[in-house]
Amino acid sequence: MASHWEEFYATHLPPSDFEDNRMLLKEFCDRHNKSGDRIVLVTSGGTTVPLEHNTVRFVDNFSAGTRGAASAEYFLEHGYAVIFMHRLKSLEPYTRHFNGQKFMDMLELNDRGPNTTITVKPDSVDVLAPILANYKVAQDNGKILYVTFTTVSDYFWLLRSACECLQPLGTKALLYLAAAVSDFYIPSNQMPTHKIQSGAGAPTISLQLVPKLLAPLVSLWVPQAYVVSFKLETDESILITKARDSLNKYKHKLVIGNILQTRRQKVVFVTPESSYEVSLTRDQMMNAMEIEDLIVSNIVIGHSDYIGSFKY
Ligand code: PAZ
Repeated sequence: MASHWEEFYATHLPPSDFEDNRMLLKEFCDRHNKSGDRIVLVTSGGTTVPLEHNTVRFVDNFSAGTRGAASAEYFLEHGYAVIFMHRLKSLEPYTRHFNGQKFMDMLELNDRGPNTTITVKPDSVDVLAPILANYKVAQDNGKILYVTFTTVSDYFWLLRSACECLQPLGTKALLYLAAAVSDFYIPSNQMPTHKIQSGAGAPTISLQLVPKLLAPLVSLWVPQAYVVSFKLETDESILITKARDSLNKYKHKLVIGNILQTRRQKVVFVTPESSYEVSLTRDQMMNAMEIEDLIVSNIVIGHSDYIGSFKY
């Protein structure tokens, strides 16, 4: 009998841009594998759960993709090549610093009319220059690949494809699964084609559990990779137990637990052997340090130790 995840792929079509993304992923992984680089797959942002095939309405979640976008920048600083697999229109590395009005406020319009020029305000140059410099280095050296998903089904297709391309990297592949992926969905064959009508009264919507992809990911798709998953809870009393259950079940390397309200200040690293908090001090917060800087530094050490353990 087919497992839950196999049944999912057999009954859900890939997204329309799937082949293009598959080729991009393959080229990126092959190139960096040849150069001996480490590659991290960062997943980021939330997934939608459509209620209709011609989607007018969908179930969504809170994630803006801050964790993933910030972490991608720190991984690049540590020399990793980055596959940034993110929800379309969620935050992206580098541009996240200038979201919306912030960017407009950095610019100045000089004159109006045929000789108009635009300049960066002098006090914004110090902010913009280092970020722009890092962005250019990543782009010019082909160190980052952006691929997008929207629905939970798109995410599933893209994740498996990324894993297939990462598999040849063995221990040099790192998976950093920070996306907030829905636990529930409406299977394709149970979804109405057209917009749900209100005339028939309030609909009863029945969601089903999505397959747990960590199981095939760890045991079949990238068995040698260093896999890190995230666990978000709102009740602190169950966080570590849930993280440990996940590690015991899927046998990956690390679960990073976080609580919705405090996720920007502290997280807990849960390994099969131990658990410890990683948090920003008051001074670090005052200096605008980001928790992702600490998270990524810690993971890079763990990944290096892991790679080293295979050398003898
Ligand atoms: O995207 P964001 O920065 O607002 O939030 C990050 C996060 C809470 C989605 C991430 O840290 C996380 O916990 N992801 C996994 C969520 C889960 O499936 O439990």
